[in-house]
Amino acid sequence: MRQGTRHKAQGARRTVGLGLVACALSLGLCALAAAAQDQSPNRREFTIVAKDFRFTPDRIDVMQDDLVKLTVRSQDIAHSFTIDEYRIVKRVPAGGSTTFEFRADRPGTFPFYCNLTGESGHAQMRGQLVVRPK
Ligand SMILES: [Cu+2]
Repeated sequence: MRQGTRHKAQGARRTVGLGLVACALSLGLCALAAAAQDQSPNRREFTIVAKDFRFTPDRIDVMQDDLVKLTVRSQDIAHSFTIDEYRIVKRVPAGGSTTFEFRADRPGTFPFYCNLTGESGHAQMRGQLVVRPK
């Protein structure tokens, strides 16, 4: 009877101990994340030209967490620049450009495309954003 009680008590203590370790670990991770945010991000700048239903270049390579400044310029009709996974949808006026910034916080390969439908050629406008993990 007494032994059973002691076992139970030890079990409870072990659980508390594990909880403390988990807390310490997550605090450590928080501290790391805070330290990472203090560092100024890598800034990258690109210009993509939209013309003849093509994006040039059609591939952009960045590192995870880079701050990416992108200018998309049309040399003919209106287009758009869309990356679903980053919730980016930008309209590019005919003969004009649009500039925007985003943080490439998700690693992976993400298609970008023009989502306009007026002419069938827009559907051919495709490229890739490649975000290499840190
Ligand atoms: Cu287009």
